[in-house]
Amino acid sequence: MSISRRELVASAAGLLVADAALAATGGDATSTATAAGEPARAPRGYVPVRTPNGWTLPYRMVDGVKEFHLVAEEIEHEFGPGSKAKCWGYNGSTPGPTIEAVEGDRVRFLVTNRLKEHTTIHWHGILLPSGMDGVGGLSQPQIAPGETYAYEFTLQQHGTHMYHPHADEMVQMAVGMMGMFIIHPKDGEAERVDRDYAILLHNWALHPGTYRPDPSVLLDFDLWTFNSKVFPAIETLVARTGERVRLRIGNLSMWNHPIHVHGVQFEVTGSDGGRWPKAARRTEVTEIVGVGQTRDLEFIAVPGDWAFHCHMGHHTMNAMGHEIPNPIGVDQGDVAKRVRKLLPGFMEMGEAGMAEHQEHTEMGHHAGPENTMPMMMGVGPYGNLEMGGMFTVIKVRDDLAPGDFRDPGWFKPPARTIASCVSRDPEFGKPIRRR
Ligand SMILES: [Cu+2]
Repeated sequence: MSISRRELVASAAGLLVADAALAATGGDATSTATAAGEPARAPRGYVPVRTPNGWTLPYRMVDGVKEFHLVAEEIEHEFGPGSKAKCWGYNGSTPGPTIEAVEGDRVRFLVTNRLKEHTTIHWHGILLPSGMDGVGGLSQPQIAPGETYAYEFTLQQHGTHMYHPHADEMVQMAVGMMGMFIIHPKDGEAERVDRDYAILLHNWALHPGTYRPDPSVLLDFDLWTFNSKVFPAIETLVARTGERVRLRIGNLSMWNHPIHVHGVQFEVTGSDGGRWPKAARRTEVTEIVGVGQTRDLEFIAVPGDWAFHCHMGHHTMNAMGHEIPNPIGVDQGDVAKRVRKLLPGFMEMGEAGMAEHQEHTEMGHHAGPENTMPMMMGVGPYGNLEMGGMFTVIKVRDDLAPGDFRDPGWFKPPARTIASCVSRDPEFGKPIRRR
């Protein structure tokens, strides 16, 4: 979680992708970056969205139309260290690249199918002619393997949207086919947004020891992801103190997710329905992003390292066993000794709680099945974070340059602003307790 070379490279690549997208407009760039990397806003311009662990698809201007080319294909995807799978996605990634355009744009999508079965793309929540809606069999013929289809329409709205197949949908979404589709308002933002993040929620049944997500699972998923990554592989989000941050969150998983941000009260400012009028906004600290919905959360950044996660306890864990006996409070000493005679290396766990799981796995006491990450991971400045899945950190600093997305390392709290130990005696003090 400190700055690594990989993160530096990834950060630089993110900026380059944004630049490439702008360069690809052939002089139609409505937003640009200054030499210092500061995003500037021109009339009709926008600050480019950043997709943590992901990227934005460059387009070409062809006769006044923004032309994007999506390729549906099988990919090798890494969810986090020690967990890879054969997934399906677009242009080499899951989620597919983020589509970014402006209200009023004429857009064309070339969709090439390199899968072994047919597919389509549905532009989720986008207002368009019925024949462009991408429902295989209903609005168009299926796109057969090897074929390329063209979709073309004019964007009549703005907001946070998504795209996904509407063909063999249960399978194709379960194995990773999805992406974000951001449309900026044509008149710009009423309030400038300094850092605009796009995050797509998903769940995966990648059973321990296997390499292909299982599409037939209804409830017991193994991995819970932001942009198809689990903590601690999810990029840190960064902002400078006082900046306006927007988290655009879409959900194409099979569960609703109560998304929680520490340190601030955010405003829910938009959804698939576009930017909400001021009177419709709500102040919250947790917002449920339902299946098939998107939500925009905005706040003014305050300094610190702040957790940002789904509030479902199992959704901030990696692959874990289900339906195991509950060991909490059970004296396992004698049983463990006897089991060890049959299973050398067996280690009892969970008598006092499950926090020891991360220590055990880090010491190598639990080897675990192949291609499977531990349930709890991540190390912070004060010890194990004991998290996984839909969790990452928002790091806000006073001295960040605008547009600098590199991980600034851990927060150093000012004196007297950190919780500290005052006694190691369990009988300490005279706490009032209910009898
Ligand atoms: Cu969740």
